[in-house]
Amino acid sequence: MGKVAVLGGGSLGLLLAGKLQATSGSDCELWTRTSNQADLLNLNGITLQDSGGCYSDRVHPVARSLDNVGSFGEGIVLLTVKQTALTSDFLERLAAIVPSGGMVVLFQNGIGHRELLREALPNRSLAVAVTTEGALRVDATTVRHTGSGETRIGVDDETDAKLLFSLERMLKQAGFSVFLSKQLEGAIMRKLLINAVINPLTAILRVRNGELAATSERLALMKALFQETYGILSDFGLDDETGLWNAVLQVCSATRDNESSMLQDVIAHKETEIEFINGAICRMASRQGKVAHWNETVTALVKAIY
Ligand code: KPL
Repeated sequence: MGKVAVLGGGSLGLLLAGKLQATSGSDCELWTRTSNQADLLNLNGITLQDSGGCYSDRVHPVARSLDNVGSFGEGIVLLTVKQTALTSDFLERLAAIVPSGGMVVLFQNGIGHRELLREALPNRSLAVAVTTEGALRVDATTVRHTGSGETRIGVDDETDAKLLFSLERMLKQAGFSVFLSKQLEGAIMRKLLINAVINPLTAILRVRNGELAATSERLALMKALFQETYGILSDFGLDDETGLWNAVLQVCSATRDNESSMLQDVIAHKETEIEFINGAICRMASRQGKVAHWNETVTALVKAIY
């Protein structure tokens, strides 16, 4: 099996590193952005909680701060940091760690990150993961698995097949539902639509994903934002409007106890990914000569909260 490292000690990073470590022994490393979090993780390990907040496991992957990671050799890096973290310094550091032939799997919400990574890390195999797993970071070393979802990993002809199959095997062994797909564009647009509806509304209304669809007033807001966004994204390979609306509701229900990543950011007074989700949709609309009032409004509101 190949070596695997998770970069990012947020909710998804802790969940992936914790579950991978629980099933693949000592092969998984967790790279964090701060040395403080790496120290805490080396001391305490990762505590995994089930959806009810009960203890389910404690594991001890090797944790390092990004500054202390040497060359990684040929392996797989699961990049789980937010798009807001992809600064030029960060990308330079990543390029120094992942050698040519290595593989980076991008787990970011929204769009725009693939292009950035492709430019900053030429000659590496890139794959894009679209996941609806629900995770809540309880503290720097504890994560709650708030809802099981599915993870689609999209590849192109240049993706290293050996590394990819080894990753698929590891993730499946760790209990995740994983699908490999060549129809990546559709999966990215589908996830963009889901995040464009759930993330800003949960952040503005300060409700968990399950509470969003719980009243007719909130459902009406969701529907309006959904319809406008669908109208813009339908030119990018999305079909079956009814199926997609049901998918949004299904994610709300499967991750009902989850605080969306945008709500978590707003609560933590961190910069959100709004520009890469609804902001990006506004820019797509303007290129199509369309107006995106709902997307503009939620973008402005979320920025105003921050
Ligand atoms: O991707 C998510 C997020 O919070 O960013 C969902 C799927 C909405 C789960 O919370």
